[in-house]
This record gives sequence, C-alpha cells and structure tokens, in this order.
Amino acid sequence: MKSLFKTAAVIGFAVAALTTTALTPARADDVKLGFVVKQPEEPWFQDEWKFADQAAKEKGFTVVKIGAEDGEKALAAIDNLGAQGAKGLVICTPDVKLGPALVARAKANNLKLMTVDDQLVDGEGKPLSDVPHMGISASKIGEQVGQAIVDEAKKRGWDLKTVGMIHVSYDQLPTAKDRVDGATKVLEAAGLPAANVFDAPQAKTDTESALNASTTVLNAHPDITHWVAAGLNDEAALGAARASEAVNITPDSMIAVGIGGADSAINEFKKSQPTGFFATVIISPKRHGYETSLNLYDWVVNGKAPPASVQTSGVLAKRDDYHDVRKSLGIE
Ligand code: FCA
Repeated sequence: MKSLFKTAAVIGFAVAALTTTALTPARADDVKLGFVVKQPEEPWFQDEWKFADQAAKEKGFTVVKIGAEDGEKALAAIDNLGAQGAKGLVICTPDVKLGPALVARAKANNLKLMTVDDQLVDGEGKPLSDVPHMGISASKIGEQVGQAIVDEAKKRGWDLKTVGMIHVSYDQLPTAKDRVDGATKVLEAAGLPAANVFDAPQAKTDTESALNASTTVLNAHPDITHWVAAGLNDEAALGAARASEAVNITPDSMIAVGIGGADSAINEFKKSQPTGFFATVIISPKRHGYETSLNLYDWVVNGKAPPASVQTSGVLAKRDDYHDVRKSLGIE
C-alpha cells in the first residue's frame, strides 16, 4: 500500500513538473535555434549568419549555424539540431523539392520551421505556404535588373536590336526563374529581340557554373559585340562578366547586373577599374538574417507565429553609390 502511495506521489510530481515546464516560457539563455544555409561559402549567406548572430546577442539566445549543401546534409542538420535540444530553425534549403521531407523531419524533432530565400514546394511544385517564409520579391527585383541594363545600354548609345543577352538560368529554383524572367521581360519590352536571348543554364548557383554556362553562349555567337547579362544573384552576373573577359570583350561592351550586394559584388566595385559587372540590386541580409531569427525566437518563446510570407525589396547600387545604398539599408 505504502509503495502504491509512493508511486502515485511520484507520478503526481512528474505530471506537475511536466505541466510547469510546458507553461513556463523558455528562458532566453536556454533557447537554441538553428540557421541552416545551402551555400555557406557564399558571402550572402555569411551575411545572413552575421545578422542572425546579432539577433541572438541582443536577445541572449544561441544560434547554431550549419551549412547543408545537399539534401542528406539538410536532413542530418535537422536531426543534429533536435539532438542538441534546439527549438526551431530557419533554413535556406539546397533543394526546394525537399519541402515535405524537411517539414516531416522538423516535426519529428519538435522543431519549429521557417524558410528564408528559397521557399519549399510540394511534389507538384506548389509552395508550402504553411511554413512561414521570407524571400525577395523576385519578379520585381528582376525587373529592376532589366531596367538598370536598359538605362545603361541607352546611355552607351547601344542599339538593343544588336545586343545579345546571356540569360543565366537555374530554373529548378522558382525564385531564380522569376528573377531572370523579370529582367528578360523588361529587356524585351525595351527592344531586345527574343532571338537574342541566349539561355545559359547553370549546374549550380555559383560563379564557376555561371562562367561555364556563359562561355558556351559567347563562343557560339562571336558575331555579337555588345552583351548584357542577368541571373539569380551576383555570382551569376560575375560568372558572365568573367566569361566576357576570357573572350576579350571589354567592360564597355558588357553590362552584367547582379542581385545580392554582399562581398561578391562589393569586391568587384572596389577594383581600380570598372569591369563588366556593372551593378547589383542590393537586398537585405539584415532582414533575412536578423528579422527571421527574431521572428523564430518570438514564435518559440512567446508562441507568436511569424508572418506567413514576407517579400523584401532591393535597391540598385553601382560602383559610385554602393556605400550610400548600404548605409541606407543599415548594413554598413
Ligand atoms: C537564393 C540565391 C542566393 C540569394 C538568396 C536571396 O537563395 O541562391 O544567392 O540571392 O536567394
């Protein structure tokens, strides 16, 4: 009898303890959150991490930063975070089609899940809209790229009918397709013939892949003397610019405009002479790193769900004004 009472008391105590744990908001210094990115070597993602760290420092939580270059690593990262007792993660996935698998894995590990930059899709390619997401307004930013190219081509007195476009594409990623489509639409509306848009599909979203894809295009059209280039990010535009240099197209015959504005672009602007990388649309690593982390923290600690979808904007910057633009965005 005595032992039965004892057992009941122990169970009662355990239930009380569990209830208390469930009701007590987590203390900041107990909270661990993951920030997983697909390309940790890319300056954009390093900036996201930097701003995630800033949020963590301000609020007193811990950010665990993990690079996951493929699906296997992304799933392992989620298990790893679960094993460490993390409460949630922000992810820019290496493959958006992993959507349902990532959601299931986060759920199995009791982790709240948010996405940044690249939105998850289901088996049919539809966005997983119940996972909170912060991305860029891809079509609009692509149109800004197109407009910057058109304006500069006019300034240089080019006849758009004779200009070739290196269309650096990575169509399996919807935000990439929307960005490049936006740029192409503006260029064609301004008079660049659709027949002069040459697709340069990248195997990966880095400079080397863009360089390889662009080189093929340039080699196939030695008759064209004036070139423009657009792609999903600064690395894509840089790859096109590097390819033009390799075939002796001078910077005054090339207008490549990127998207990002992290060190990949800034280092280019710092060179003593202009290159074919003419401009970038600076997007905000602060919003994508700092704000996503704070939103996730608020969700974990206060139960306040993040906005379902946020689309951030961008501002055009060139060699001569990038400092001012960066200052106005609070990233310098
Ligand atoms: C994608 C690209 C990155 C960056 C980000 C906002 O993830 O691969 O380079 O542009 O969107």
